[in-house]
Amino acid sequence: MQRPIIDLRSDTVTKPTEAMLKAMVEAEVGDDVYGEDPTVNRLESMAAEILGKEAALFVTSGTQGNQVAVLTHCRSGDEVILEADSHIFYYESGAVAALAGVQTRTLPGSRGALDPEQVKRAIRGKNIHYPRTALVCMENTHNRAGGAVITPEQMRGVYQAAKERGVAVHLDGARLFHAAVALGRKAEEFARYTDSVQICLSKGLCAPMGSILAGSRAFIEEARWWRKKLGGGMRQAGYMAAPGIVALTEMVDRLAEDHRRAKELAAGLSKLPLTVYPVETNIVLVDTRATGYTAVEFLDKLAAYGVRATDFDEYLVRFTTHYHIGDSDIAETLNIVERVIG
Ligand code: TLP
Repeated sequence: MQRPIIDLRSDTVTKPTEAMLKAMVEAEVGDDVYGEDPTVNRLESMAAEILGKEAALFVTSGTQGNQVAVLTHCRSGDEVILEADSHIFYYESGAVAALAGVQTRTLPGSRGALDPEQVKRAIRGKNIHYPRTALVCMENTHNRAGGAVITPEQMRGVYQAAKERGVAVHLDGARLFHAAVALGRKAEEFARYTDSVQICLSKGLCAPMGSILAGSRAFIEEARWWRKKLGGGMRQAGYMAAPGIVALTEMVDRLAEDHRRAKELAAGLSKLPLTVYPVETNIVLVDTRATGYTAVEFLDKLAAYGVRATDFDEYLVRFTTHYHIGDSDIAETLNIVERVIG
């Protein structure tokens, strides 16, 4: 008999819940490009309220939300300050260069967090030779830093450094609710230190697609224009916004379970010849060097037993827990890893 796959590659593999499927079928819809889809309008106002912003926009993906934000904040030739391993810089196919025509200035983070002093120094003064620094981006939780949580206080430091020089701040909050749940704080407490924030509905929160971009009313008005220009005007999008409403109302608090299971997985893995990075949320990073296997070799061996994870670097593997990973999957994964490297 074929073993069931234990898919720890990403929380992006999550499928909609029963409640989401029901909400999709029953959604009331209209043409959202005319602003007439009541379900999209409800999702946007609910998300704006949760994030403490004036307005919000339903976008197709996290990448589209981030790109629309950069396009709205910047003009061609501007400079954007980013953490060196941030998703916008590392994983968005060079879109900020291709679409917004901005140049990137990357700074090394400490577990994904930018240092306000370094940000201050990196912001350009007025000089005929310099580009204009238009935007600072943060990411929370930080994916490549292993789901690391940036506290609202850390975010405030960066925000103040940017604001002192009149520079806008965007947050890639693809997993912001993971940070909020891990610290027992409200999403709004983080979003306060941003001008715009993007949150994903389709990762840990299980919606089939979509993200929210939130900010001031004027910002969202212009972002809506950029979204249309990128082909993101979605017509009867209420069918996709309806599961997003379920995501925000029913799926946030349970993220604590994913965090608990990630910590259990990490505790088990650290008893094996693997270096396990600190776990704060639903991501476990593991260095495979001591096993003699590269990340890809290690993943091939796991895949033969039906366990899937992702390579993050030559010797770095990422395991991500989510709604479809239960306690028995964690136990089974630990058995299989032990068998593979034992
Ligand atoms: N991350 C994906 C991959 O693209 C790496 C994953 O499996 O983790 N910001 C952050 C911090 C993300 O982790 C992601 C997706 C995005 C933005 C982009 O979201 P989507 O995939 O909806 O465009």
